[in-house]
Amino acid sequence: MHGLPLVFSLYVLSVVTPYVSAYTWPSPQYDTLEGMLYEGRRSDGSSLAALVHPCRKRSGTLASVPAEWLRFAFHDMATHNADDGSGGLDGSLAYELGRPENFNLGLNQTLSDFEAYPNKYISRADIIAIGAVFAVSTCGGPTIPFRGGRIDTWQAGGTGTPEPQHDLSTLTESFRKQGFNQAEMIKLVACGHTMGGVSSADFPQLVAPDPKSSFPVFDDFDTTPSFDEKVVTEYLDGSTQNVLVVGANKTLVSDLRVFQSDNNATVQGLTDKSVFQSECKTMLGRMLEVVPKGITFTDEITLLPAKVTAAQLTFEKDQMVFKTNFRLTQPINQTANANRNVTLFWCDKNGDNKNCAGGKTNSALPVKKLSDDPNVSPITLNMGLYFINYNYIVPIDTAASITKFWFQVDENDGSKPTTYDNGGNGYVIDQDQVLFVPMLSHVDLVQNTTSDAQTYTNRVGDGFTRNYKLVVAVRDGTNPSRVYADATDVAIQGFAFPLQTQIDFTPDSSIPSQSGYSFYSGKVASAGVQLTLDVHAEAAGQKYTQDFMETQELDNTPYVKPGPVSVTTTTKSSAGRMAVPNALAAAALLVFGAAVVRL
Ligand code: HEM
Ligand SMILES: *[C@@H]1O[C@H](CO)[C@@H](O)[C@H](O)[C@H]1NC(C)=O
Ligand SMILES: *[C@@H]1O[C@H](CO)[C@@H](O)[C@H](O)[C@H]1NC(C)=O
Ligand SMILES: *[C@@H]1O[C@H](CO)[C@@H](O)[C@H](O)[C@H]1NC(C)=O
Ligand SMILES: *[C@@H]1O[C@H](CO)[C@@H](O)[C@H](O)[C@H]1NC(C)=O
Ligand SMILES: *[C@@H]1O[C@H](CO)[C@@H](O)[C@H](O)[C@H]1NC(C)=O
Ligand SMILES: CC(=O)N[C@H]1CO[C@H](CO)[C@@H](O)[C@@H]1O
Repeated sequence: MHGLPLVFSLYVLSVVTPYVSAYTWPSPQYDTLEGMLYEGRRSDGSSLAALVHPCRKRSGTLASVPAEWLRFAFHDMATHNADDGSGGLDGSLAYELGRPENFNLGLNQTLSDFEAYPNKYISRADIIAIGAVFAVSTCGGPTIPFRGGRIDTWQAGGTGTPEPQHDLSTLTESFRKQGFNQAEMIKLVACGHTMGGVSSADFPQLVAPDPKSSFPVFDDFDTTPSFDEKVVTEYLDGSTQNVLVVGANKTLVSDLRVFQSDNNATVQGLTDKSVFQSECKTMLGRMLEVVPKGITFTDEITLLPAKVTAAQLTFEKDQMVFKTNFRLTQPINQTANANRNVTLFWCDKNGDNKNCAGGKTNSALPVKKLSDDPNVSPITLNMGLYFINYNYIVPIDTAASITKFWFQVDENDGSKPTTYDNGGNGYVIDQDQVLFVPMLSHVDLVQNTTSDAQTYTNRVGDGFTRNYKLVVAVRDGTNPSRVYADATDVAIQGFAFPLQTQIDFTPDSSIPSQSGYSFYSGKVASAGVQLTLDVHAEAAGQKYTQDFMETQELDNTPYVKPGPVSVTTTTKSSAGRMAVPNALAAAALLVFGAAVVRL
């Protein structure tokens, strides 16, 4: 496959360099983390990145959102104790905001920014880390490599976060416990104190409030809002206005105490723009990986140049449908070829043409094509890329059903089409015994009047209780002994304890059975905004599962009619193997498919 350099340069491979090690679909945790990092949003479109990007001030105020988010990650991490492995980036800060060391409105606002985004596959601590990665990137800083897998705690942890009145030995000891030596402490403080500043609301003894304004005054650490070396160069050339250096109360000038603790040697090494960026990339990357002992990180989450971002077999308006979305990557300022054909192919699961063995392949074109704004995530923007989504809804005959699918991209410009088939196996639909049916499910919102009355700008969490009535379809003949779902909702206002419960589903005679399926329903209530379900049917020692079904769009998704289906007949020799319209292309594409996934 390395004999095909032309193919490599023709496609996204020349643009996107990361080595996607052994990725196969589905990898739900990887897929979910990748989506949050590179699309900046939940799958229903609710955008985390838009709260901070582009290098935003909190609306109507002088407060820097990225500065608040970076500081939040530091304060969550700072209670790590290297001596016993406790603490670190684990979300415990949510329960420590009343402490003097964390007294700051920005931290409270940040908690509120984050609460709608964690779910079964993205911990709150991973959201805090992604928030810091966005914050640095959107203000011109480096792209900090991100790995997921942090595990949340749901209670307060130890103390020990540095405060400006601490003497040098207290500060040095605090950083030692976090896992950093003196030089690393200096670098971390410089990398942290290049955005934002000190607020009159929290330190009136350092920053005088403006009596004419209802918002706090901020004395910024340096003269630019961006992530740059100015904090260091202005300190060294004596022009700095950083009150943690030049403040009148010498007890509180912790930046001066830290920066000159080695006679300025470390800060003198940070004055070069590119050195500052690369040192901060390393140090902040390490900071985000300070976690309680026993945590295994995922691989580094790199961008998937071609990704199946959704795939669901379900019922809509008395019809079984398969819905999927295929996401391709495009360099910014380069429009995708308008003649490009992106075709979905799939094989039957049952009958004469099982697994395309009868030589017949089903195919369909997208019902919708959607180009994303490059601003969806500062990370993707900084890579010079944006996404194009090809959206498919196809009718499925329940007798034939569907076993696997794949995509072919034909530029219609004389070049050979490219097949994306998950490394040769296709994208497999592993069961059709139990299927979540969003179109028959509902949610009622009930205002929670006891919800705390604090209002923040950027608020996403909302103080409603959601009462769900959920419906699943069970294939006749399954004869389940139990139909149930594991329900999870981590996205709860105030980072309250997550909902983790089981819902039992019972046959629902109000929904007529059809096409070989019967319907079951169940109920659950959640105070969160991101309920997900792992739907199960247990039958004769077998357990069928549809993992991570999302509910945010219940009652909200307009019905879209399935698109037309074509059936192509393949020659016997290639059938079942690749099942593309002709055998020659099939042989070539098999090689392409493997090459594309391995990069
Ligand atoms: C010696 C250690 C540190 C001390 C004593 C310290 C102290 C402070 C103080 C007093 C403020 C002003 C807060 C307010 O007005 O409420 C502040 C702000 C900030 N700190 Fe630190 N800090 C330290 C290290 C760090 C580190 C390591 C980072 C991140 C890597 C960091 C990130 C920030 C950021 C981004 C802000 C600005 C927040 C905003 O504008 O809302 N700090 N820090
Ligand atoms: C932040 O939230 C904590 C816990 O609810 C509260 O004690 C504290 O007063 C709040 N801080 C600010 C500045 O609003
Ligand atoms: C470190 O640099 C600052 C700013 O130039 C200066 O005021 C201070 O005296 C220096 N300290 C040492 C120990 O060199
Ligand atoms: C300086 O700040 C410290 C800590 O907040 C405080 O205890 C002290 O009284 C202040 N000193 C002066 C002279 O204001
Ligand atoms: C895209 O084009 C705009 C306007 O011509 C330009 O400002 C921007 O830098 C370009 N971006 C890239 C990634 O080439
Ligand atoms: C309503 O909100 C309060 C405070 O946030 C919370 O403790 C309580 O559990 C909520 N009640 C319901 C029914 O969600
Ligand atoms: C953009 C696009 O989808 N173009 C063509 C793809 O292929 C079919 C035929 O299979 C054409 O009808 C489309 O116009």
